[in-house]
Amino acid sequence: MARRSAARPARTGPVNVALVGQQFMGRAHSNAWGQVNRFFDPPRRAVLHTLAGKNAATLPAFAARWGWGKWTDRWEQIAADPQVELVDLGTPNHLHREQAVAMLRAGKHVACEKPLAGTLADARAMREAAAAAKGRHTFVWFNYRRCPAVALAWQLVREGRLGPIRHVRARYLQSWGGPDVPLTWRFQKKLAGSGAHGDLNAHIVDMARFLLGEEVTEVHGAVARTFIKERALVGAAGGGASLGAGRGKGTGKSDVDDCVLFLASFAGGATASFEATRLAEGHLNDNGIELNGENASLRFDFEDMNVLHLHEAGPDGRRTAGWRRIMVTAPEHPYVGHYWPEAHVIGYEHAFINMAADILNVLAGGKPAVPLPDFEDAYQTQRVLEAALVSARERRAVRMKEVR
Ligand code: SOE
Repeated sequence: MARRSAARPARTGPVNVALVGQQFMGRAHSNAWGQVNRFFDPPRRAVLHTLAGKNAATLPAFAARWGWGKWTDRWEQIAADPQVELVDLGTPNHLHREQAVAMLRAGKHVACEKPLAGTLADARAMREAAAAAKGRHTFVWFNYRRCPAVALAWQLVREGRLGPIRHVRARYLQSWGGPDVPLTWRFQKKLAGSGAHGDLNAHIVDMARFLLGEEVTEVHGAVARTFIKERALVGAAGGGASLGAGRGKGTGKSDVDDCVLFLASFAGGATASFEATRLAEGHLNDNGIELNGENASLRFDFEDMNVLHLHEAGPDGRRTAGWRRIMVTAPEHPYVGHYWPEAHVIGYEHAFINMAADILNVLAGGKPAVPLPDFEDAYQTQRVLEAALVSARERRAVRMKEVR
C-alpha cells in the first residue's frame, strides 16, 4: 500500500477512533472509548467514529449498542478514511501485522491488542513500520499496567522504596482451557502463534519489565507443554468462541502450548520466574506478581485488583515489620480520583478506560499517568517470549542477544 503524504497530526479537537473487532476485546475497547469522556476530562475527546468487523450480520447491533457512528465489514476502508485518526485493533494475533502496518502506512496512530503479534517476525515488521511512521504513535493494550494498584507499585519502585530488586515471581494461571473447550483460534498456532504463552506470559513479562524498568538479559530454562492435542471442531460459522475455528464434525489438532514456565534474569541482577497456564484448576484469572527488594516487597493479585500488598520494616525496624494490605482506592492513587468516592472499588474494564485516557493525553501532546507500551516496547516483550520458546525447544539457556 502506498504511503499517504504525512499531514501533521492534529493535537487538538476530538480524536476520531476506528475499532476493528467485535468480540471480547471489541467490547472492552468500545466500552473504554465510550466511558473515557465521561469519567476523565480528556484534552481531546474520543469519538466512536467507525467500527469494523468480519461479521456483517452482527455489526449493526454491536455498533448501535456501543455507540459507534458507522460500521463496515471491510477494515481496509478505515485506512482510506482521512477522518479517522486513531485505529484500535482488537483482532486475533495473526491479523495484527497486516492491519497495523496498513494503518501506519495510511498515516494513522495505532493501538493494538496484546500480544503485539503471534510471531517474532510479525512483531518485528510492526516495530519497523512504527519506526518509519514519523509523528504517528503506537500503543499496545497491556491493560494490567493501568490497574491503580499496579500503577502504585510502579511509583513505589521508582521512589526506591524496595531497594535493589532481587526476585520477581510472576504467574498468570487460568483454568478455562480443559479438554471440553473446542478448537477456537486461541488453540491454533497459525492464528494465535502460541497458547497460554503469548496470551498470558505476554502480560506478566510486560508487567515485570514495566515495574522494574529493566530488560531481561537471559532466559535460563523453559518448559512448554501441550496436554490436550485434539479438540472438538466447532459447527457453524460466526464469531464469538468459534471465531476462526476449525469447522465440521470430529476433532482437529490443538497445536499451541497449554502452559509455559521459565526462569530469567534482569539487567539489574534480579532473578525471575514466569508461569502461564490455562489448566490450573481453581485459578480463574490469577494474574499475580511479587517483587522482593532488599528493603521491601510488593505483591499484586488481579483477583483482588484493588489491593497492593507491601512488606516493609516497622518504625522499630524488623521488630514490627510486616505485610500491609493497601486498598488502592484513595484519590491520591493513580486514576482512582476519576471514578467513585474513596474505597468504592473498580474492576477489569477500568484499566482499559484508564488506558484510553492516557492515549488521548499522549495524542494531545501530554504524558500518560504511567508509561504506555508502544510497538518498540511490546517488541521487547515479544523477544523474551521467543527466547523462552527457543529455550524450551532446544532445552538450553538463551541469551537475549541471540534473539533479534
Ligand atoms: C483469555 O485467556 C484472556 O482473555 C486473555 O486473552 C486476556 O489478555 C487476559 O487479560 C484475560 O484472559
